[in-house]
Amino acid sequence: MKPLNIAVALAVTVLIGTFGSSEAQLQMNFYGKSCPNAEKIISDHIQKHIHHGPSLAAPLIRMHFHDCFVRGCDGSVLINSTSGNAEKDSAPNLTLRGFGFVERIKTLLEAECPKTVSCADIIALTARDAVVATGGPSWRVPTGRRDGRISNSTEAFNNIPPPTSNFTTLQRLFANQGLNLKDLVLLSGAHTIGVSHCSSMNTRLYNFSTTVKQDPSLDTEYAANLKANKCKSLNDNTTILEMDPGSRRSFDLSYYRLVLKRRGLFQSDAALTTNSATLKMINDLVNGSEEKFYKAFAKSMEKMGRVKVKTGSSGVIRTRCSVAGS
Ligand code: HEM
Ligand SMILES: *[C@@H]1O[C@H](CO)[C@@H](O)[C@H](O)[C@H]1NC(C)=O
Ligand SMILES: *[C@@H]1O[C@H](CO)[C@@H](O)[C@H](O)[C@H]1NC(C)=O
Ligand SMILES: *[C@@H]1O[C@H](CO)[C@@H](O)[C@H](O)[C@H]1NC(C)=O
Ligand SMILES: *[C@@H]1O[C@H](CO)[C@@H](O)[C@H](O)[C@H]1NC(C)=O
Ligand SMILES: *[C@@H]1O[C@H](CO)[C@@H](O)[C@H](O)[C@H]1NC(C)=O
Ligand SMILES: *[C@@H]1O[C@H](CO)[C@@H](O)[C@H](O)[C@H]1NC(C)=O
Ligand SMILES: CC(=O)N[C@H]1CO[C@H](CO)[C@@H](O)[C@@H]1O
Repeated sequence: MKPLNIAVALAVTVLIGTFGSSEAQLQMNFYGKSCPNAEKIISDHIQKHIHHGPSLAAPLIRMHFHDCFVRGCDGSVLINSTSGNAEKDSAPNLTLRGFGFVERIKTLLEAECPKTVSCADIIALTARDAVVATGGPSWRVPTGRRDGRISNSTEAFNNIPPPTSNFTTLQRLFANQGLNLKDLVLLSGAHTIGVSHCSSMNTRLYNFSTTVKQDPSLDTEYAANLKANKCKSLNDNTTILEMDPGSRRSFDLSYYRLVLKRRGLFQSDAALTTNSATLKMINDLVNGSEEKFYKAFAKSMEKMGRVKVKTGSSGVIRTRCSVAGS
């Protein structure tokens, strides 16, 4: 090829590349023309209801995480199973909450602009707005995600890290989503709000391994306290406990302080201190300011919100978030 032809070929490639990818990208205020009130309807609904349920922020941000880790952020976590095999039916999802809240927002949006706003975007926006409404950090939520129609409990089981995860497992499952160790440490910081069931950590207290009953990486005083006052037996699957006791409503650095004190609730929390790189990140976070944490957290949240998204002509816009074929 002559130099001129090469230049033209390059320019064409760049142009195609630019247009091709701009079509496939999320963008801020994607519904600005097609449903200008969409984002306001969501934030108004949250403002109106958050004082009834200030604890909604935790399940909603967790739902966004579970959605993104299975087939990308495509709203598939919301789909009701028809034969007991949806993501909802997978062990990690048994403790998800907030499905009804998201579906009600979808109903409001369908009334305003039918078949326009995806369930995936509703989850992403709702998670952010609920955290903000409770005084936590904010992050950018570019929109334009489209919905999936497949929800598979095995895939949820394989992709969502269990609370028993060691460092290697966490690193692998986050890397599968294009998320690095920094994202792992920052996003785990969401455990500064919300609650857990005893069933998610009971084995650390009563049946850790064939050789020790109690997880040696858990602070012994804390373990004794949990056994006496919260999770009184291995079979207790119903008692609820704070992951960040005394501070579960405030989005602060106390989760990281607890982890350093060996009082993180899950093995996955403790695992973050078993690698020198992530341990250093935690020390830096704790030594830094809440403002710094919020900034870094915001970056990782935005990144998580882009995981394997369906845009442009892939995926669909469901009319009911819980019904795959709607
Ligand atoms: C790093 C791997 C992670 C593991 C192993 C993990 C595991 C868990 C478990 C077992 C629970 C308690 C469920 C229950 O028993 O009710 C929980 C709760 C929670 N998780 Fe995670 N999680 C991880 C990462 C994340 C991420 C990335 C986020 C969000 C960005 C998140 C947000 C939450 C929130 C807010 C709660 C409280 C939910 C509520 O109050 O209903 N987690 N997590
Ligand atoms: C989906 O399941 C939830 C509870 O599991 C139920 O409340 C809701 O009505 C179901 N949605 C549909 C459309 O059947
Ligand atoms: C769910 O996903 C698993 C693992 O990828 C696959 O083996 C299985 O066939 C899927 N189930 C359905 C009903 O598609
Ligand atoms: C981490 O856990 C996985 C899965 O349980 C296991 O296969 C692996 O050997 C563990 N790695 C380490 C370093 O303990
Ligand atoms: C304790 O854990 C072991 C596996 O480590 C399991 O075989 C055993 O059934 C568990 N015991 C109880 C009481 O659940
Ligand atoms: C509690 O949950 C464990 C698994 O998480 C299960 O094996 C056990 O049967 C449950 N116990 C009760 C009383 O439901
Ligand atoms: C950060 O804080 C930890 C304790 O959390 C302390 O051991 C360490 O020296 C501090 N590091 C820096 C660089 O300030
Ligand atoms: C919130 C939710 O949908 N939970 C479901 C999880 O899966 C179990 C077992 O299939 C259902 O009984 C729950 O309703």
